[in-house]
Amino acid sequence: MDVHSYFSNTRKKHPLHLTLLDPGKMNSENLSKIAKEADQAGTDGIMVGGSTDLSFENVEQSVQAIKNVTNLPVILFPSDSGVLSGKADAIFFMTLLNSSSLQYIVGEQIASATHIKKLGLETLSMAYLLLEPGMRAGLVGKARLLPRDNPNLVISHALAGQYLGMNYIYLEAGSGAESPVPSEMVEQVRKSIDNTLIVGGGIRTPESARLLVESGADIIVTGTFVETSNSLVEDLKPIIDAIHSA
Ligand code: 1GP
Repeated sequence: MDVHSYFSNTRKKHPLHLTLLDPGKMNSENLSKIAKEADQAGTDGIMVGGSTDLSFENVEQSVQAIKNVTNLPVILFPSDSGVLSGKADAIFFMTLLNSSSLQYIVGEQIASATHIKKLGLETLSMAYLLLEPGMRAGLVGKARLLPRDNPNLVISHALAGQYLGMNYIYLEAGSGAESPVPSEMVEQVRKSIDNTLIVGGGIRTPESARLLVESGADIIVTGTFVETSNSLVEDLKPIIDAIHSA
């Protein structure tokens, strides 16, 4: 599967929703159950990753279990170079541009590049930008968190990502953030860049998802919401419908 073409072609029809599943938080059986229900609710793809407690084994098992229940593309969203699986369709090959550590800007990427080539994974180049509050990802990635009220600084980072050749720019508030990236910020970044804009962190309602796509997000990611819902299809479908119809 050519995931980049799939994203581009789907985006011509509507903005996309991606479901983030974290093998560090749940076993593969539970993750595959969520993946199946998210598929039924209309999600456009499954991201697999997290900030802590990932291992080669739990990522590989989880990707396989998810592939067993859905034909949706599965994209790795890695915390570091040690947690890759050739069973996935693609990997977000990402640089945390506002990290204070070379390790997360380019070190993990160099450490994983040869392995990715051997696995034959499609790479989706991404500039990953962590905004306040950043949550666990901000700590792990040693981020100099971007202030929520400084669009010019965020635009500089996003444009740098574009000029470095990244196809995707991810504005991340952090998993479990109390509130998402402000829609005004998304709007300003959208006006400044041409590539695919992903927004995630703290999105839990159809209203906030709709506002973010209306402000210019091409792809919305939800993670915590899908982990905590008891009747996922019913709860997630309104969010996905809001994204698809915006
Ligand atoms: C985290 O943006 C994603 O990388 C998802 O965040 O868990 O808050 O939905 P949530």
